[in-house]
Amino acid sequence: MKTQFKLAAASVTAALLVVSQSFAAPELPVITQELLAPPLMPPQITRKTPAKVVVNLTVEEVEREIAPGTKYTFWTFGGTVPGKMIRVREGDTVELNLQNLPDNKLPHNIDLHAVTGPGGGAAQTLIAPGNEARFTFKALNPGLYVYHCATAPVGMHVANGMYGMILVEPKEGMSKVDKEYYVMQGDFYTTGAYRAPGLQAFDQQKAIDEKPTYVLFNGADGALTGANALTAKTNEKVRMFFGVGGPNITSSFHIIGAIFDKVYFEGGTKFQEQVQTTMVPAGGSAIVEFTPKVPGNLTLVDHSLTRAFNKGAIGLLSVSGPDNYSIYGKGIKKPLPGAKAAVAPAKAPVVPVVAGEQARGKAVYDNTCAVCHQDKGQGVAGVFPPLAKSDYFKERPYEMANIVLHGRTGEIVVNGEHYNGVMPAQELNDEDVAAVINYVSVAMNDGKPVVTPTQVAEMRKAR
Ligand code: HEC
Ligand SMILES: [Cu+2]
Repeated sequence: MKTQFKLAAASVTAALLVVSQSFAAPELPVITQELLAPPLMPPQITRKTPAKVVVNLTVEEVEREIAPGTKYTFWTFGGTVPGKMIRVREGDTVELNLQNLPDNKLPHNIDLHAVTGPGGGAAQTLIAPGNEARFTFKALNPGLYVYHCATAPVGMHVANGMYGMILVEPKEGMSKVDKEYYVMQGDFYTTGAYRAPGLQAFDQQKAIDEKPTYVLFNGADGALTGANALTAKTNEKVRMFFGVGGPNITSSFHIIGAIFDKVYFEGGTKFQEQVQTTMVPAGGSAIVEFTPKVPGNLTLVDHSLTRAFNKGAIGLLSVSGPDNYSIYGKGIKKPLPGAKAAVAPAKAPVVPVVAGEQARGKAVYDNTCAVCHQDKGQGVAGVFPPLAKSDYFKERPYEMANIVLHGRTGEIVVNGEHYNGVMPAQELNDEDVAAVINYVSVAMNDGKPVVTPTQVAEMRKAR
């Protein structure tokens, strides 16, 4: 009896040992994070168990366009602004490998808001060019978190583009959607004015005064317009991971033409429903979900609107699919009884052809007008009227310089399509205004040159 009992007890102890050992050193599967350039997201997580996720991020200092024709030296995580999205599951262990490339000029590090512990990894990852650092943490809390460089002067590193996000999916996962996009807003401070051409330097005083030259989605004027517009089909469920890198400006994030079905405000796990505009602080985020029902362009803006129309915070989600007039009617317009007929167009004076002016006009066009009116002047349906083959332009080409000088807002009909947008006054000199108008006339409307710099100067004074 005695021996039998002893044997049984020993085998129980052995079994317990095996169990407790497997708890002490769990063999986590190792997964290497797929890093995609924004606005793309890594795929949704289908795993039901924790893993060790290895993230290899490189710090890259790169010179590239902040606006067409305007360059800026960005400091980046992974070469993009914002930095590549990291996507893990609640309870995962994250191994972050940060490399500061040898050609970089400055020390950098990373502070992830998803980390529990002082500095979010900043101290562990602070490295000079030509070094690498490894830092491991456990993603305890689900949510959408900003990461950023926290090397002094922190405001400057962030203003140069050093931010991105890490999504920690809750254990139970996220519901399936048709499209996921990643967008971050940031404020930029350049010595030259908005869209001043050439390489621009960082303006520390503007940053301290919180007077940004640019407020941008995904690090460039036009990063989400034209050929870069986001896309979806009608009735597709769209989820957007939106964050603000800052360093300073809070976003009144809004999509013109959409109502958010759900907003996981502040990047947390609770949602508000039926939201028009959500406030996202610098160093914060939100997850928004909506389903476009009719085709057309939905416009992403910071609804603090001069940032959208004068500083670049504008993007497009181009929706394709069949019309649904019961949801979004066509509308009817007609003149009021007794209304005066439209004023007869002014007679255009004869303007000489100036050598080299067309090339100058094209350069101004590409740098200044193409972001909205598109590279060939084709416009964007419902948002930016076409300049190419524009009946509105052809009827009174001479007067178009006034629009460029002073801007235009309100109802406008171009080629039978109605627009009601804002064209900001363009900061151009008299030669450039004349050149761009003559370029639009000759190259896009089969016309002749219509205005001289002297006439532009007079128009400028007349207001
Ligand atoms: C930020 C976007 C934006 C930029 C940049 C811009 N426009 Fe416009 N433009 C608009 C909008 C919006 C309208 C329609 C305004 C309205 O609804 O009243 C417009 C209207 C016009 C019109 C009259 C309508 C037509 O299609 O013929 C002309 C001409 C024009 N713009 C020329 C220019 C030129 C030239 C430049 C560059 C020097 C320029 N725009 C830059 C947004 C822009
Ligand atoms: Cu940095």
